[in-house]
Amino acid sequence: MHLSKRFVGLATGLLLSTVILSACNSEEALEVKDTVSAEESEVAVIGPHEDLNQPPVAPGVERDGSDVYINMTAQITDIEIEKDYNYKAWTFNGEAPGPVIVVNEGDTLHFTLDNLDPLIPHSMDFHAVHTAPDTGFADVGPNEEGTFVYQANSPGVFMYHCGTAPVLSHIANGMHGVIIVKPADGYPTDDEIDSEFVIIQNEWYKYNDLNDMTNGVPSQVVFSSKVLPDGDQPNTDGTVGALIDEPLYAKEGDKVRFYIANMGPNEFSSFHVIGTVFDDVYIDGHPYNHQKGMQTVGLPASGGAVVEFTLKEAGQYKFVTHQFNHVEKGAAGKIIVE
Ligand SMILES: [Cu+2]
Repeated sequence: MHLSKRFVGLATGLLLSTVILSACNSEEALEVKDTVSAEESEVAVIGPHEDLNQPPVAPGVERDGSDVYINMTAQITDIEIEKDYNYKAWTFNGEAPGPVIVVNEGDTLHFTLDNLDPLIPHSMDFHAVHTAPDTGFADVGPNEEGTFVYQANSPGVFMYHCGTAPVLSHIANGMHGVIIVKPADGYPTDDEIDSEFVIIQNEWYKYNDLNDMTNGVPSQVVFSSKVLPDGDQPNTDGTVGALIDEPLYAKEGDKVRFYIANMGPNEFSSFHVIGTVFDDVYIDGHPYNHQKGMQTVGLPASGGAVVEFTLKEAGQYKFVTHQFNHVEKGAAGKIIVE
């Protein structure tokens, strides 16, 4: 692999917006301050990627009965993962995490990956399907296109990611996202829900540094929100402060549903909303896995869930991973209840 100049975008002395949560009596407050964090990566930007910043391409999703035709790209796009720090991300469709894909239980997926990367093969591994991975999740070469067909017969909230070796590099560089397979008979609580959002956790390491990804700790741990089809939810990348700067909104008394998922690649998530209790939880988003009255939902790397909670009083509610070292690195968001 050809490497050229050093990746100077990762300068030392970088300002990291760190979110500090402090408990004060029964009230938990959140303030944002700046501190010095990330160190320069030892890894150079890959030569053919140096001058590449491919603009985001909207995914194509078209339905014909129960056949769904999904077109996505693999592409190289700069993501400002914290203030003044651009990461030359490997992405699906120019977003990291990639766009959320929503299909129905029983659909046939006709998936095409258009690999716009001039150098590296990429692929797609949908956790929502059964397929022989060596063919169903096969690599698509640089500047090539590959089409694959799957059945989506298991409802849930699933990860998708690039499965090309080394997988850790491809996921940690940004190639991950969520596919929701809506249950044929819905969830038993569907009628109670006032609004819904997709919330994703992922972590970042030094640019394309497989050693740091393997042996280091994440530089940033972040939340993002993805817009649902025909929805008006925020659509953000996984960047520090994304869902503090662009909060979610709900009304007093609302029952809110989050489709949550943890992309990792390495870390666990302990998902928690401060000031409420999860009335209903569906682990991995399957209606059969119905839990009640949970305070924190554990999400393994690649795990998902549907969590539903009531916002009984107006105010500002933060959501975090209750592994607070990761909150210091950015993993917090906010719902404003009016
Ligand atoms: Cu890839």
